[in-house]
Amino acid sequence: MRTHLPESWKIKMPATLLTPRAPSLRTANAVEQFAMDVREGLRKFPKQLSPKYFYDAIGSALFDAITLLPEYGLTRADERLLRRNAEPLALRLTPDLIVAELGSGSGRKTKPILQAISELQGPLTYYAIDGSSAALQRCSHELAGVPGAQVQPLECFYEEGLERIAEYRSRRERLLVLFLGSSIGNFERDDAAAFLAQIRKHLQAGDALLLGADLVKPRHQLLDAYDDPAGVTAAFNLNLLARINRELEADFNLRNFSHEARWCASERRVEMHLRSLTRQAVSIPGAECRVSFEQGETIWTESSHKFTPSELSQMAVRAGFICEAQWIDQEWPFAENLWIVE
Ligand code: AVI
Repeated sequence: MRTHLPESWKIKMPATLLTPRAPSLRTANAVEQFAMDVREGLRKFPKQLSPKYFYDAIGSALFDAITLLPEYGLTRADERLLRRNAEPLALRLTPDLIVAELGSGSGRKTKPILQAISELQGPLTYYAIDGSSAALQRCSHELAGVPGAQVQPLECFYEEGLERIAEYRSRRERLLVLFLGSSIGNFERDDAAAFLAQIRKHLQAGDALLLGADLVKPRHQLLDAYDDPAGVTAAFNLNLLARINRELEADFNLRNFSHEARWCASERRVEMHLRSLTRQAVSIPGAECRVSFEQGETIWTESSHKFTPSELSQMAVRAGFICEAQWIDQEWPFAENLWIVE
């Protein structure tokens, strides 16, 4: 992926930053990290696993299926807002813009924004930052036909990608960061605030952040969205155990666990858990541990926080931004927030 770095970076960047990490080394580190997180998470009370591990090839395919479910309106609302407001959004942005997306995914929803900006401003560079090379390939393919947009995939952590862009962009270029799809909701609230402040640190006056965030809605609607009758979300959640079996040679029997979605009103979040249906023990050789479960015991796998429009404006100010505009979808309450740096 690094071969796609712009020419200017190749000149200015220290050689060490351009050298791709050896794939075998990276893979070994990733498996070690996964093993460590699984061991530590399953030692906690209540047991926990990080939602970042949902997205292996099967998990990503299941997530794509979730976005098509009639009960899960989040992605369609996000796409609708971006399509309908791409032009007003582009009109509010400064010239000489470059765009960076954190977690580019397939790139489908980004298309109208890039089209609107390039129609208004002329050719632009779009940096897709994602940890998954498969996602970056799909994104490059999806956006290849957008006239005037040059796609630069960066396979790295968000922070690392932003650091590089901030360091090597030219003085006159202004940066628009995209963080869409309400991924911010998967952070704990304090971590979300810290993450947004961290993004702000890499930005300068005239830069902007477009943040997509899902809004609070009736409990029954949220529970249907996260526990759909076709069982796709259940499969997505259970795949985490299947992934531990595949990658860490564990012996989880998936039939001994069930998917559970809960609405926690005080925290305004949907939680996903996996409940052990029986008293059992599981060996995880790749993480050098054996874990016991009581009947009914749960593993907490994800929180999906929901927001209010005014809370999002307050978050902007706390992170050091000005809330320039907020677009809300009426069909599935969801907010697209344009925050700028003054
Ligand atoms: C990626 N993220 C915003 C999704 C969400 O709604 O929290 C992940 C997801 N989990 C279950 N369904 C979808």
